[in-house]
Amino acid sequence: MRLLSLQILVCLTTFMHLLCAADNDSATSRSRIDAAWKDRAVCDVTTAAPAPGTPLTLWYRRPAQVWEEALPIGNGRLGAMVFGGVADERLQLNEDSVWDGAPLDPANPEGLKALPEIRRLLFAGQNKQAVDLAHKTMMGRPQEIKSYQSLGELLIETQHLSGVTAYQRNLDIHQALATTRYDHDGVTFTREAFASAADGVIAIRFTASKSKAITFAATLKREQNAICAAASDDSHSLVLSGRISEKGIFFAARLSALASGGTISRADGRLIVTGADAVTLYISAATSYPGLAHITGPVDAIKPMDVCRSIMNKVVKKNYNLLKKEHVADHQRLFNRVTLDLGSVTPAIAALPTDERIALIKKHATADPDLIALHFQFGRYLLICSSRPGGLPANLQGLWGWQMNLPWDGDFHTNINIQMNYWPAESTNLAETHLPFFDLMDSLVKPGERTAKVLYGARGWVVHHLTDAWGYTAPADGPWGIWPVGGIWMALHPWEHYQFNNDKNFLKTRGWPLMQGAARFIIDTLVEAPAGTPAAGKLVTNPSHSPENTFKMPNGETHVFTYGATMDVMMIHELLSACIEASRILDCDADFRRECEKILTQLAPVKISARTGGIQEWIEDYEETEVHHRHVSHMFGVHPGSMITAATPELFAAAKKSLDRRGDGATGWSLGWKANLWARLRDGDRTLKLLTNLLKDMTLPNLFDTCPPFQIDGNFGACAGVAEMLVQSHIRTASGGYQIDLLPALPSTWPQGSASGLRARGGITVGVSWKNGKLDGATLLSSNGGPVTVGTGGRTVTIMLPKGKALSLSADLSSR
Ligand code: FUC
Repeated sequence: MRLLSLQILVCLTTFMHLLCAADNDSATSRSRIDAAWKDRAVCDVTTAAPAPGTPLTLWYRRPAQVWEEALPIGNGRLGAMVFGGVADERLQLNEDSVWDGAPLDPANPEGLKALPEIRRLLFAGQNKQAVDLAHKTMMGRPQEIKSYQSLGELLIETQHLSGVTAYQRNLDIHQALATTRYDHDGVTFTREAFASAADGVIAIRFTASKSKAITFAATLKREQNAICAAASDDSHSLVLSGRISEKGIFFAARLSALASGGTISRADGRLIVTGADAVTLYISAATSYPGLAHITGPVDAIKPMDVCRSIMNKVVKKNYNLLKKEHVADHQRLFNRVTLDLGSVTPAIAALPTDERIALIKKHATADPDLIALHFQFGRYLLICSSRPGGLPANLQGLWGWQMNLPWDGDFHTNINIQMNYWPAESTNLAETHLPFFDLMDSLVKPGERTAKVLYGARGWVVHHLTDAWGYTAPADGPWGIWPVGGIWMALHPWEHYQFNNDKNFLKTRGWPLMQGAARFIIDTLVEAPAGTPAAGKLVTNPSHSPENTFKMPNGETHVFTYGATMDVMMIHELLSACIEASRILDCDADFRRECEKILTQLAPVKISARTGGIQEWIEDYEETEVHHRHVSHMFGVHPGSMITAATPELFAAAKKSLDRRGDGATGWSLGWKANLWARLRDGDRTLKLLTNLLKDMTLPNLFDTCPPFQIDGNFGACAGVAEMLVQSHIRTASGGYQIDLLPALPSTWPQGSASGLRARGGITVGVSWKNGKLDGATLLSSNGGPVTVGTGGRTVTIMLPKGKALSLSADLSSR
């Protein structure tokens, strides 16, 4: 009987193999592959298992049908989307350095010659001629980057085609474990999967309630440029290997099986497990990518197959339970730093699977607070899984993507997206996840200095609106790619890391060089607006735009290209102010500090529009073509910047008008940004409305944000937004410290709740609880000790914090 089953299995696998081989011929065949791999099992969903009983869990009553329903696991470097299939399980795999492309020298020297004329044309209002000339002379050569790519897939086939009951799949984000469980023929089958950072592998454990019940076939596959073969040194292993392109990186993944009882054999490029009591599959992966510190090209000396083997050799000797225990402990070391309780929901809602809870929001247009708390913690989970020290930073899709050409190449977009990825890093107590972003910045300095020199004749480093794993810094995509301020925004991140952690050594060795280099570039490229322009005599950027938004000119033309867009002014203001402060803290570069101080006095001002009463988006009061445009760049000074606060009441009021005018719709990341903005504008109900819209309209069944398509920034933006609702620390006190505002934007529908472990600038960890919509108590733990100003509900007090010892405050902010 078993033999017959296995024969059927082998036939099926061959059939699948053929299907996929045929698909490999077509680059556009992915949806057909998706269809081919659809789970063949018939699950009786009416018997689905009840809610898992652990609150920090996403769970579902049926296997994922498409990638956007699968559940992400990741160790920062190696990730998978777990489908939870029954007859056909699928784990789509990613490794963070599987990048197509190579280092380039794309800066166009023609640009420097044309720059004075481009600037003159823009000042003269001849935008069309300016954009034509810029397009001809300034774009990178080539003006595109190559994509981040899927590593491949682990495909598992069982004989459980029908009669499947009590099915459930879930992702426990507290333990970082994805579990699939079902009954078949009286036996309960369980699979749990996780990506261990401690051991560098993905582990999948198969167990069953009856001995000798586990039989399946497993293989590795990739859509292009790879072969899967039996490992020559181990009869229980397969190796997928290939090269991205002729001169691209080499990559490899190794699959090894360990079984208790039963047999493991290999046939037809598959591992076949028969009649086992329990099985563990491990996957290791590696590439010849050199690492961000040396992006000179693929490193021939790195042999990915050897790296995979050596990782695996260590792992297979380890006890599975110990490996799992260490993984959970490692994850919880980061994850458990923050708790959040926004209030409970009815047992009926609590008993619903995650996709049905999302659907409920659509029905009632209100979000259950517990789902918002889950979404917040899921954002933290995703950051832990996609950005660990030593790896690449979270890209547009974090770590996860199934295509060979991902949407927007799965790149690092610098005109909002990668920065948004790191908004929750500090405030939600995951400061070490921020480090890969600084590594990326470091990798951009050398190529960025070259682009700055060749294209602008400037010192310092520049990056335009996107970059990749290979140090691309030139304008790409089209004229809107001529946005030379990506580095300005990015360089504010190491400053933020310092502000939250008070690590002077970090500021000196890593932060300051990045900040100063970015500031140098912008100082060298600012130009004086000529007489006759609204900013005559002031310093402005030129060329410039307000990311991706277009405006109408008096002559009827529509343009994206201008000079001195408000966002530039705001970002430069923030960076130069940060440089002034950092150079004082470090007691260095006094001349440079004075230069920054002087430039600040000459910078064009942020204006209020006579037309709308809002913040003017451009230096001239142009009308935007798209009133509800997704980018809200002229709000930068509110968030992530801090130049507009209640202490600047006119700009604060104008910012509210601008944001109101932009509306409450748009892409996922845009809703995430607007949530942070409304929190900074201290409107809790409006913030919640934006979060609700994000969950209702721009959230996929697996809680991934959608732009559309899937883009991870909205997850991170929303996560940071919730933290901003509860604790803010961007307002400076007269003595130069940071004011900690507790519950600055609490919505009226969250009467009661608590949070712990949130971080505030100045190296302070904050816990807060509230009742009847008001502060009930708080705890502040300062790493340095010293005076701090704390505020809530319009009251502020200054208190002395002991060093390293938590201080509790009562509802009236008195010390307990
Ligand atoms: C920016 C946005 C798009 C998208 C892309 C990756 O250009 O305007 O909506 O998010 O990045």
